[in-house]
Amino acid sequence: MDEDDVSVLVASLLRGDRRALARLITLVENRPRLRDRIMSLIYPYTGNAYVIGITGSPGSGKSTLVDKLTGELRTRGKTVGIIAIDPTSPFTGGAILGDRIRMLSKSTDEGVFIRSMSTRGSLGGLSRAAYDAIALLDAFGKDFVIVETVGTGQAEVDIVDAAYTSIVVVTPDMGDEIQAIKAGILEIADIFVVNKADLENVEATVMALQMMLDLSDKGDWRPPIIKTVATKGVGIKELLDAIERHRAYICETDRIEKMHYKRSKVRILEIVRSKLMDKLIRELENSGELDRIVKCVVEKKMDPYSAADEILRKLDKK
Ligand SMILES: Nc1nc2c(ncn2[C@@H]2O[C@H](COP(=O)(O)OP(=O)(O)OP(=O)(O)O)[C@@H](O)[C@H]2O)c(=O)[nH]1
Ligand SMILES: [Mg+2]
Repeated sequence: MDEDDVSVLVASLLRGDRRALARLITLVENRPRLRDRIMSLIYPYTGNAYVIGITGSPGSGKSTLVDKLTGELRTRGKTVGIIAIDPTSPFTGGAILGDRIRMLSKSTDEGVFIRSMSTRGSLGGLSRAAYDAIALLDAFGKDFVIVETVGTGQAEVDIVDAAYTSIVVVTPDMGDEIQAIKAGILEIADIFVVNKADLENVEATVMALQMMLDLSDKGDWRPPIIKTVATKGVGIKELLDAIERHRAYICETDRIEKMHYKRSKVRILEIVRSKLMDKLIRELENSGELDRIVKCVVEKKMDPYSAADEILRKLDKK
């Protein structure tokens, strides 16, 4: 696989070849050098897909919602790309991934492309490969890209950096958990979904959210609260209508341009940071410098902070 092969693959992707899309996602995940080339080739073709983020506790019904939402989007004539971010731990990895894919009944529809990705290897948050996969689906021509992340930590917050509309899913059986996570989720939710509305305590859950919203200052967009029974497809139209309303809201003024500016900046700096780190670490390893400093720390001649400072001083000299 070299740069010429990559150009051929990208040309196939732009013609709508699903296999090329799948291969390119794998390449951006695993082959940093080819990734840079791929991303520069496809970048001119991005910017059309509307990215929706869905996050929430494990088992809250995110995948079922994504599945039904996709069905509704297809009914409205839209094509959809789906990325399920898997917070892979070495212990549970494969099993979870399997479950998440199985949930999706749309996998045989040509207008839908589904991909699972792990967050493995990223320092918290969405992995860079997830952003790149969004861009690939965008260039491929998907009208919507839906990103599912499980809300267990940083990834649920970082989804806002990729999505235009972020949906937070809660369930009536969460109880006090809503209180516990409220600080984090209030910030990121553009829309709340109370899924499993067939269970008890739905109204209490809605009220708890309403109260949280009353106390917060979300500017001029108050996140709507949509009740759904994902398994039965109840509330899905209302959810998509709410998404379209939010989309109209952010596109109404220059909000979306500001979002693009802020995100591009974050993305560039993130890439610089990781390339710089790779370069620095490679140099330190090759020169034996890292080994020397580590040994000093092990032998208690230096503490880890001073060791890090010594490394950074080398950067200053450049
Ligand atoms: N009663 C009820 N069960 C639901 C509803 N929506 C989903 N479920 C069930 O909840 C379970 C988890 O659903 P998923 O869609 O896999 O949830 P998830 O949030 O994607 O789960 P993870 O990706 O593992 O975090 C499944 O058994 C679903 O059938 C609902 O509206 N009501
Ligand atoms: Mg899921």
